[in-house]
Amino acid sequence: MTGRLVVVSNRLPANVATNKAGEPDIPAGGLASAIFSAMRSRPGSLWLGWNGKVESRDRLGRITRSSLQNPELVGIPLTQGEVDDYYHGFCNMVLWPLFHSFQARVHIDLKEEETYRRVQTRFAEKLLPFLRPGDRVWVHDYHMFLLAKELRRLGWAGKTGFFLHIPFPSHDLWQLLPDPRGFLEALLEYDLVGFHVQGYLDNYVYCCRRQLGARWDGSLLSTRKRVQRAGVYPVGINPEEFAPPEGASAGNRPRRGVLAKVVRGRRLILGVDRLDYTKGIPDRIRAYEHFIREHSEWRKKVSFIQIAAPSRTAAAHYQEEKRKVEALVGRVNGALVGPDWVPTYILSRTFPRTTLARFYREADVGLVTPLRDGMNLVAKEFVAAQSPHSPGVLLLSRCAGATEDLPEAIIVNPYIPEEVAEGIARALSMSLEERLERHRALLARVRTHSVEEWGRRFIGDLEKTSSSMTPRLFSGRHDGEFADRLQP
Ligand code: GDG
Repeated sequence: MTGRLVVVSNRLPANVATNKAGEPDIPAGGLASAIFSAMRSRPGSLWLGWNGKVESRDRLGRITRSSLQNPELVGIPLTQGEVDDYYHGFCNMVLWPLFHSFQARVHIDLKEEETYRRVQTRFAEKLLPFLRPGDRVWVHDYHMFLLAKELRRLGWAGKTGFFLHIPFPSHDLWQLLPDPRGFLEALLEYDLVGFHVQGYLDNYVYCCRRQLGARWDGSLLSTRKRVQRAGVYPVGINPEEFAPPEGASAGNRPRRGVLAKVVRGRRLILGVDRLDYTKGIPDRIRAYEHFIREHSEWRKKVSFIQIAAPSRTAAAHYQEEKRKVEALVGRVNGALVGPDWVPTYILSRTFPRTTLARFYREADVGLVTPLRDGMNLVAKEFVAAQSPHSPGVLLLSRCAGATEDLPEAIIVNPYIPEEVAEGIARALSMSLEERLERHRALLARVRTHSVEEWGRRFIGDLEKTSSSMTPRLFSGRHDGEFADRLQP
């Protein structure tokens, strides 16, 4: 790559501290983890996004620039109205639930959609002066669907890619957006769009065919106006970061700190998530309760620790989820507790990543059961952290993109507590031989589909695109399949 890498996302990571090596400490949240890791190996890169500051309209020109060398962080403020309407409104009340198939939680307010558009116009205006010829712009996630269109309008012709970190929904859901066709046209302004798994790409292609009469040849999507490359780029982690120390326990699992006090000699079942309704924490607790009731032989022999990292704390649905989870833990513990045994712990805080790695390593079962998830990095971190001599077992929801990448996990339907409960029982009684076999296969995939590889492949494919791509593949006739439904 010749030019610099310029990343744009809604939010810059807050209070990025540097560690002893002068590198940024990566905050909680999959998107930040992935982008930081991908940028680390690309000196001179720039990351632009909302800096978390709220300013009045006349002070919106106050851009902040970090002292971090790589990436340099360029922060844009928002007004309170924009935070409410664009971020808490359109992003969190429409796009997030809709794309995670929580249709009943969608609340559309056209004023908020208007603000969503306006914020992207301003992001584009603020970004443009930073761009140099040869730069590659990589835009992230659903907050920024319209950015390329705005940049093009301002005259930017450089290569611009887009990656969606959450699922791309089916056409039935997509068409519930206020302007389904316009949003797809805006997305087509990117030279490359990427998704975690094939199913999301299929949904996107189908929507473009249905709504725009686009044609698809397996890697290029074309309409009369544009040709765009689209592909699958499963996001990963840096496995080294979570790898157990050399000579990690062979067989027995000595425990320290909170784990030693709480779990003692018991088997540890672990969940790690941002506290969000898509992660299915209440369903998981109910499944665990079911497991204890159905498998009384495990009573007092297991502990379930759920780390629930605070996230989007100002949002009403966060407060609601927190109350729900705490009430449920109280009820389940009240019903099951016995002398010397607390069945479930909920830790509502964030931990340093090194501590997280220790939790993973000491867990016998990793319970990763979101109701819907674009990929899920926790599943991959859990695999990377296991001792190669006595690995724990991963239980993975079939509603997470990670399932396509990690089929050797025990795959469960998170909506069926009985199935999750049986999965836990199976994981706890699995022979060492089977655990080793599954883990070897999972680790090989986690290593192959690393975050480094994700960034390298995406940027490599962005290089292959040409902003001047002409719609040469578009014959002018529509695909027969949808011809009768298309506009002329
Ligand atoms: C979005 C998509 C997609 C969690 N607790 C703590 C902590 N974490 C870190 C984990 C992991 C990250 O947060 C969570 O990543 P996920 O991928 O599981 O989920 P989302 O945040 O929803 O991420 C998701 C991802 O983007 C990437 O494309 O996989 O589907 O929803 O890295 O380790 N980190 C720290 N302390 C904690 O307590 N430091």
